[in-house]
Amino acid sequence: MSTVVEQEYGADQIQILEGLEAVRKRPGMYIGSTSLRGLHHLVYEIVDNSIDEALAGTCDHIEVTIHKDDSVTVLDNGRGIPVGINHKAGLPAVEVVFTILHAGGKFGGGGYKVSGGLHGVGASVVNALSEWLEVRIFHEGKIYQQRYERGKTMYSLKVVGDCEPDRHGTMVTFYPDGEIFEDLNFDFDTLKTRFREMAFLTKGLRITFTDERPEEPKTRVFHYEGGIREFVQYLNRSSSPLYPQIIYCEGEKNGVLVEVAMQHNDGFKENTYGFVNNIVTPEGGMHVEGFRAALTKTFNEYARANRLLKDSEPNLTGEDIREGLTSIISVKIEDPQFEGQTKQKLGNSEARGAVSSVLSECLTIFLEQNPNVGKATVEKSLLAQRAREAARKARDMTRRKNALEGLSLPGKLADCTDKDPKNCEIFIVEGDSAGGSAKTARSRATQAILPLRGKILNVEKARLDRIYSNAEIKAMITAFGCGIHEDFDISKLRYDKIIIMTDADVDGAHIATLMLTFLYRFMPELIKQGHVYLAQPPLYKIERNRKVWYAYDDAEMERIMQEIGRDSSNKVQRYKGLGEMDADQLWETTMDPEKRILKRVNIDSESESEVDLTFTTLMGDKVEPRREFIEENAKYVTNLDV
Ligand code: TTJ
Repeated sequence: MSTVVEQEYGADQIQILEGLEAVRKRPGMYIGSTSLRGLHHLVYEIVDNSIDEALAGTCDHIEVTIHKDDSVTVLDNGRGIPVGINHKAGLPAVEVVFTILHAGGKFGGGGYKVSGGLHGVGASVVNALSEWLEVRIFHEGKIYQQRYERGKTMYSLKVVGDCEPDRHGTMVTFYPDGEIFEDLNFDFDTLKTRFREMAFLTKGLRITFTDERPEEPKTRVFHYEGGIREFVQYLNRSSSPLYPQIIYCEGEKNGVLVEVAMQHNDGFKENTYGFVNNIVTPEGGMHVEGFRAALTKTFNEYARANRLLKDSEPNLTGEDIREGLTSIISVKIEDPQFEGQTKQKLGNSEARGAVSSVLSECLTIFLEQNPNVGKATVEKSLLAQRAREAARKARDMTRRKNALEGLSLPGKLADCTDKDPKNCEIFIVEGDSAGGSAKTARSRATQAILPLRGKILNVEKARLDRIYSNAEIKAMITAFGCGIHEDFDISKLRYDKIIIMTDADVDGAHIATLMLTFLYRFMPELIKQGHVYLAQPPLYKIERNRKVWYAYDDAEMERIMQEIGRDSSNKVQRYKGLGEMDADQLWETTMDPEKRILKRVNIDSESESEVDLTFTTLMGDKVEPRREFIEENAKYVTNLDV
């Protein structure tokens, strides 16, 4: 197996190069984009190969290191990529893996492979898009090595040294090509989050992640013996669980490996995350359908059998049962088919039956053995059922009212006169007094003002019936004009920009996040399509000889002081709230489209589940995680000078 032969470079090799040349010409076709996201993709592609080895049960440690020069090393303790000759290609198997397009996932055959899944374009794509890549294999006391530059083999696979006789594994170091990628600045947090997720999904696997770029290198170790059970615990960490247990089921059916973990919290949102071969499926699919069907059926059977639901009462709906439920559905399948607009929806119908049958069987037994879970869940579902009924009535009422009376705008709204939404913006202003100044200051033609009183309702902590009857929320919904949830219609949006204007302090930040939470949960498209902004009122006013400067943060204040010279005649005022500015100042510093700074709120779709988590974390009961969020809030917001 381990003989190394010199190869001749003939026609086969020329074909290989043409294949990899195609990858370099159209990188987007293989890794989605050449932005930071594509760059991260390279790392996932390589790590996925080691994860496959872990799934085969022959690797329990993966080390990922970002070096100072932005090269990345992935090291595992698996069996090692075979070094023997692959007869079809006439090359060592390892060289096939790195130089022949699409050889990656299929190689070796059989078993559940993450590298053959949604992203699985293989190691050769990473090789093609790297300025250089080196692979080392530890096998039977020897270290084998090969190097490639922009996909071209630099020398035949060779033995470069000895290792301990029982050592085995694969090590790959690559340096992404600066001619291809716009940005080589790997983001520690993005990679960290993905590695944590991978470790949760592969129980027992240890992933060590080191960033050597900072002065003080950073290392994180992810290792979860409980796998997705610990994932659910982690997701529920800042909410209050309804019962202490984590429901867990595992089984295999028709070639589909099924794992489900779940727990209710006392909140109202459903958090279901489906994974296929360790890849998240934001659009769900057959595995999630099977999960929902089994959950609804099993809980209803349990409720009837235990007289928690009377014969005269209707069944609990799935939606009611899933209120406040956090769940992970992870399936491993040999040949996953992805469908839907973004190819993120599992199409294999055998997955539906497999999840449904594994879960029904196991959940029935679990509920018999844990009656506290059954009872608490059914009681919560009954409350949800009643609230849903009340909410439906409240909504029908407002719908009917709108149909009869036409849209009547809220009394507190000072609307603009221009009727073309493209020209219009609405300021949502914290407090009646700041609202008053804003009404005086605004440009009436295009700027509308909606003052809101105090803290708006936290929609993460209230049921729908209360949300729909809340005055501030109703005012926003009618003012925007575009409806919510399934009634949402962006073409009816009455303003191009929705600008949240709050005090520049911790309370203001909290109110802004409550507002964003509402928008994110009820009209996410407004955020996704870039209609939502945060106004940036100044923190300081500096006055000298009747000249005035405004500073929007401490650094700017320092700069201004340096520029004009520190002088006792400088008058510095720290703004604590919008109310301290008069109408002219508010206009000049925060509202005038010519001078103001706006921050556009965006959601990075790559980390949408993380954003989701952020909102849940933020709005949960525990104080500590919320404070952290407010401090890091700026991450979800990009600067936009208008
Ligand atoms: C394949 O089947 C025979 C035994 O070895 C299996 C294998 O290839 N294992 C394997 C590959 N472990 N680790 C890898 C691997 C690791 C990295 C970092 C990169 C790549 C492309 C593969």
